[in-house]
Amino acid sequence: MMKANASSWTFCREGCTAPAPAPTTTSAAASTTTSAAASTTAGPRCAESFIDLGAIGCYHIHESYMNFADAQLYCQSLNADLATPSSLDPLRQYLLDNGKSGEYWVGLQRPNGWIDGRRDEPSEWASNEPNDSGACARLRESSDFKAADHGCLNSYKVICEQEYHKLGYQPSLQ
Ligand SMILES: [Ca+2]
Repeated sequence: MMKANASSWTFCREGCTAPAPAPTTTSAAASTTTSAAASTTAGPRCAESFIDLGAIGCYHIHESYMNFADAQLYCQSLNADLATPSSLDPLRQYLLDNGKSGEYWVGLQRPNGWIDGRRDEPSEWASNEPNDSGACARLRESSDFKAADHGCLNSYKVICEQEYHKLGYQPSLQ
């Protein structure tokens, strides 16, 4: 079999073209590729300036300082809101892995929890926090970016999150 094919090729000198693959195979492969591409042609999942953190969503790290209300307005100006990660650890890990420093407001308040309605969990707070030092919370580098409460008028850096399924959501500004 191999030998027969090999010897048939020896008849080709110049002007011979390799036999095309069977047409049905080609079009089947092409249409498979096209439909696979079509299902993912939404482009990057996250808007420009947002980082894709997979299952927990798209995040924007803002390195300027402002109070909580201004931080929320800043995020909303990006068609986003203060970060409300469905799981805090992947966000903390990103901050640690990327050498982030200082403190960042996120969408966490007392006593109600995350501003998207999810209750906060004890494991999300730094040790000895919350300690009733304010109604807003920031992630603090000194506690490996676990949360600590503080007055909402303090100025910290900001982490925004864009959640497409929550674009109509308007949390209260307090
Ligand atoms: Ca505190």
